[in-house]
Amino acid sequence: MTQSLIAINADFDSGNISVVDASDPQHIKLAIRPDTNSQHFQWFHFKVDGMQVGQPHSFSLTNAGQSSYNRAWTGYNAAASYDQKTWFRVPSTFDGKALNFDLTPTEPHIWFAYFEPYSRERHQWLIDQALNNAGAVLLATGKSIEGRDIPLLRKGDGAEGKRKIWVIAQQHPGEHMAEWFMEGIIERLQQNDTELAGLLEKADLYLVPHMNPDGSFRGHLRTNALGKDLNRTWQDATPELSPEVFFVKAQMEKYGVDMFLDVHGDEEIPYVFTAACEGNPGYTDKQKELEADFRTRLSGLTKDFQTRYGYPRSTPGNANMNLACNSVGERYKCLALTLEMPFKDNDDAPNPLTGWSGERSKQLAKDVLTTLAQMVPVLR
Ligand code: GEM
Ligand code: ZN
Repeated sequence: MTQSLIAINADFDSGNISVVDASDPQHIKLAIRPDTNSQHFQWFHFKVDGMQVGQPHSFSLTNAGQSSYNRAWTGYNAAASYDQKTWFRVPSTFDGKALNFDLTPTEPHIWFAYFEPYSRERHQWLIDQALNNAGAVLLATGKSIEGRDIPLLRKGDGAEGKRKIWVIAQQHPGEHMAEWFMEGIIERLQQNDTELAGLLEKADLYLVPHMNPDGSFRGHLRTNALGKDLNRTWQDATPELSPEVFFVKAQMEKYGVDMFLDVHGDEEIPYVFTAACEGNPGYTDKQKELEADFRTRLSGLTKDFQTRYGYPRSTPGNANMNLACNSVGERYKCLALTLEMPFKDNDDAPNPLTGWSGERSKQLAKDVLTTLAQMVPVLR
């Protein structure tokens, strides 16, 4: 048997895999690494070199069954790309222990990932786009544990009386669809249509395109560099352990909040949906009304949003106040939503080639801006 020339590499931005045994191209055994200082794992991203074009290759993520959301592998197909630009799905199966997928490659190398990655390099490009082409300003820059910038951008002049709409993304670093969503917002800000102009007359957009740069760079699923789940620190964030949230909370106190959207991805549910703060002790009828209005409007705009599937609703007074949506909803008594996009696909409008993708995340963001343009007169 010829010596396998298979080389597996994950030593790059958001890379995550370890090699168990790559000696046989038809039984390439890999394992996902846990987040640093945490037990969480599910995100993977690696490059394969040395494949024989036209020959079958088989990959197995041998520890998938122990991952954070191990029920989510059923119905999931791995994302792949020959050029890091065009991503497609590779039919995958979960046998209760491992996630398995086969490929007969058309090129000698390929990248695989849990979802279409959003790189740190593209993040820098996106910030430049926002500042140089979309008319946003840099209000402040926070710092992650490892010292990476966390820009807070504002589109709008901050004039008295304008509504303050906040959108933050990727508290959970493996949920790369979140920054694709932010790219959709910033892209539409450059298209400057009349509907958007109407929104921007009445509201300023406060945007944090990436909340957890260390986690993403490290190939984490869920936590920052110290193993903290940022979406569990909104009552007790500290500069030492969760400076990312500490920074954003301080900026919210400085500028105020009239609407809040926390953008995430969900491993298991093959739909786009929102969760809200109905379990808050101070939950108001107005918040309830605004949540229903948002969901009705957005589901009327696109098949890529629905209200039938989602997380179980929290019972009154039993919300976990450490979550951003609940904490901000309680503090500012505003419409506060967690928006979830699928790692799999939207089963109401499936695309077998791509599954859910960066492009669909971007389009959803543009539809959310339309919804906000319609709702801005009633946010308060
Ligand atoms: C979720 S938000 C969980 C919201 N749950 C309910 N029932 N409202 C999290 O942080 O666990 C967001 C995510 O991880 O994508
Ligand atoms: Zn999340």
